Amino acid sequence: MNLRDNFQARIDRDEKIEPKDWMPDDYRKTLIRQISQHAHSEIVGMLPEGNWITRAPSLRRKAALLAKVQDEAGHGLYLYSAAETLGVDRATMLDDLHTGKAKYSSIFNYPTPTWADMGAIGWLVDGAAIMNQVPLCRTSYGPYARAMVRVCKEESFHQRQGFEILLTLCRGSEEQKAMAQDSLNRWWWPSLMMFGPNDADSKHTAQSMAWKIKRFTNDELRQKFVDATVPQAEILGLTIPDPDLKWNEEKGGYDFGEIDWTEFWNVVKGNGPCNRERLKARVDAHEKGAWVREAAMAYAEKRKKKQQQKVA
Ligand code: FAQ
Repeated sequence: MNLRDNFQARIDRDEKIEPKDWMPDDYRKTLIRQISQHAHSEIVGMLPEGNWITRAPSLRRKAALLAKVQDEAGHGLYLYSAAETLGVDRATMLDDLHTGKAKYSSIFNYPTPTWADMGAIGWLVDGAAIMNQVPLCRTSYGPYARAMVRVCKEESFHQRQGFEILLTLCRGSEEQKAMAQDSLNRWWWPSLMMFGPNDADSKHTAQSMAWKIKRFTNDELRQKFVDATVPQAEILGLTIPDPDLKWNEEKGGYDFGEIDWTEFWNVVKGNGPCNRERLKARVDAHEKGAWVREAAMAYAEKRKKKQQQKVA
């Protein structure tokens, strides 16, 4: 059996692939692309919510939001580390993000004008992220699968805190409920877009499924998300902004309207409402943090020299 067939046979037996194992170049490339874009999404994903930390309506809300945003930074770091095991260094990945070469999730290019958006992000965006990432705990590449286990536990907490923010608003004044509805109106369709293009237009899905990098297709996950989320909207007493949304008894799931794919590709290509602002914020933070990286490197060098002197 040649190397490629042997590799596929290992995948078919559900064995995990580890960093030092032989793997086809295109498997490695696909993983670097997906994991690094996932890492970038976590890091850029801190920005829309970070925007509300100083304006959270109570100390309890502020503590929870601060912890959530810190969790997202942690997820980005596990994911960069997982990508590094494939032979790409972090500086290259960051450079690709900062120069616009690498993508990050379209969802983080939308603005957060109201407090209800903190609820909608937790409920819908983390909800969609969980739907996509729980199956990734069984992805074929070991370090990515293991990183996902912890990420998913934390995302579940995020989803609940978002839902609870919206539940509180929905049980509050008319204005608060209207704020929650407006937020759902703005976040619903972008959340469905998080799952990527329809299967027929997804260039990577077939190969990624064969390698068990992806365990479900984009459309399968989107359908699961809609089916899980509609009953939650009913509990909140909110209306999902889709006139075509309808239970389909035969398929045992909801039918829903067509996504605006022109909007999706516009955002992916860098022309969404906040793309430029998000990228600028990341580049500025990276440049302002240069002295921290230099100081950490100098400290590490000094310690290394001291240890070498001790050994000598
Ligand atoms: N946005 O052939 P496919 C989070 C690109 S984490 C931008 O279907 P694939 C946590 C795709 O890259 C959210 N680009 O690609 C959080 C490809 O372009 P390329 C991120 C998108 O990889 C919560 C092209 O379109 N999650 O939210 C998008 O098989 C709250 C063709 O697409 C992950 O990254 C999009 N929505 O499937 C943080 C999960 N969709 O690379 C803060 C892991 C597609 O050839 C607050 N990733 N594209 O230039 C995945 O599961 C997959 O990569 C998909 C895309 C499903 C995203």
